[in-house]
Amino acid sequence: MASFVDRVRITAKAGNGGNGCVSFHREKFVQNGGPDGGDGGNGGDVVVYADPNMHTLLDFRFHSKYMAENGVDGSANRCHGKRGEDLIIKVPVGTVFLRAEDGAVVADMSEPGVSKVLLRGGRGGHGNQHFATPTRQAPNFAKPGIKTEIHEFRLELKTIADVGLVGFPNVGKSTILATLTAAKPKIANYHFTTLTPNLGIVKRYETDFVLADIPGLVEGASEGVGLGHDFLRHVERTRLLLHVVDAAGSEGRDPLEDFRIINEELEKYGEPIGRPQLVVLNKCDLIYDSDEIKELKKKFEDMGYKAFAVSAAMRRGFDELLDEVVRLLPELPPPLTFAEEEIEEFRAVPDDGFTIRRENDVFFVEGAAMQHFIDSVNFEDEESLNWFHRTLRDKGIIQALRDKGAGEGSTISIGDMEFDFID
Ligand SMILES: Nc1nc2c(ncn2[C@@H]2O[C@H](COP(=O)(O)OP(=O)(O)OP(=O)(O)O)[C@@H](O)[C@H]2O)c(=O)[nH]1
Ligand SMILES: [Mg+2]
Repeated sequence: MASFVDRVRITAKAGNGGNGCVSFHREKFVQNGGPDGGDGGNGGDVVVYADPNMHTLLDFRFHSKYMAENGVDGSANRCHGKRGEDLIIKVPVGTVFLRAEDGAVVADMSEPGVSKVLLRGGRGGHGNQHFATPTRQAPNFAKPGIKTEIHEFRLELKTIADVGLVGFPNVGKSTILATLTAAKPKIANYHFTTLTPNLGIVKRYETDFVLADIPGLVEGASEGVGLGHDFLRHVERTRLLLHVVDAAGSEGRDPLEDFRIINEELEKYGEPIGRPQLVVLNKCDLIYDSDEIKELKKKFEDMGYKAFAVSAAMRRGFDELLDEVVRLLPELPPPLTFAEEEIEEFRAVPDDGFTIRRENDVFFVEGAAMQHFIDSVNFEDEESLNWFHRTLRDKGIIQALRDKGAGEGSTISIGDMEFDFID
């Protein structure tokens, strides 16, 4: 079953921000040129795209590491570094990205042609030209670019369709898809011919709808028998089920019993209550006694289901079924989509403390959460400034700076801000 791939793991990393540059303007006969170090470019984003032409996650088996380009460092002459190229990951429509650590959904690619930023590139650092002040005309420092981290994701393909064909293997689901749409699924007289869902578009008068042929389910599917979970996942995001049974019982099976078993599995898997099902009695061409068909139909109707006698092989009996589908669809809710975790929250950096690096008389307080910390302060606002000072003290940053030798007049740099140290 090597060809069946709808669950993979990948790692992805956005580009690092390029570093800002320290440089001073040089020209013949001009003494002490001003700072002219350019900014680093931003790192490229990792973008995901729902590609209507893709149908499996197979490619990810062979390629599982995705990295966007880093931003280029700034250079002299106010030359800004080039922004890193975005990296685009193409996936089939219906692919869900889950964060590997906790399974939170970070992107549900449920709409064809839509792209989303999965990981934002690191910001480029400012060059030293930004740090000139009336009292500091020759800043000999610049900002490093923000370095990004590698993230691990799980990708799951959960097919999205208006209508799903479910049933035991070999009952004729793929044949029905082939009869009703232009799709050309593999059809054969053995079980598990279909291993990955096939989609087709059914046109009926003014209505178009997407029909999915879902691999055959068996007893125990909800516990994983016969790739049960992998297949049941594709039932989740359909709006209406066509439950196909072999009415002729051609493999010695009982259509009523099969119907009961599949519904039990759907329910155990967590079938949303109230999703309508129409029963498709297939292979009626093999039944010679038409009373037998009527009787079977009645049995399903007594259980509260509408049943339609068809023959996919002879392309017969589908008008009534399609009319009922087209009548029901407008009343049904859209397919299930998943709430996506706040992308900002997802990108928020963990507070892993800080380190202090000294360069001449400038003290850099560095740590993954420092820029975030600085961004939270409104420097025009006294309240906010008080909070900032308190937090510096509570985090132990002030004491650590003193220990490193910072004193009156030293310059302290945190994130993209800097301050004079006042003891
Ligand atoms: N006589 C008859 N045979 C049919 C009919 N529909 C399908 N078949 C045959 O039944 C066999 C199985 O058909 P498929 O469409 O591959 O069945 P499936 O439900 O997709 O099977 P899986 O993909 O294994 O789950 C094939 O040999 C078909 O030709 C029908 O209406 N009448
Ligand atoms: Mg099939």
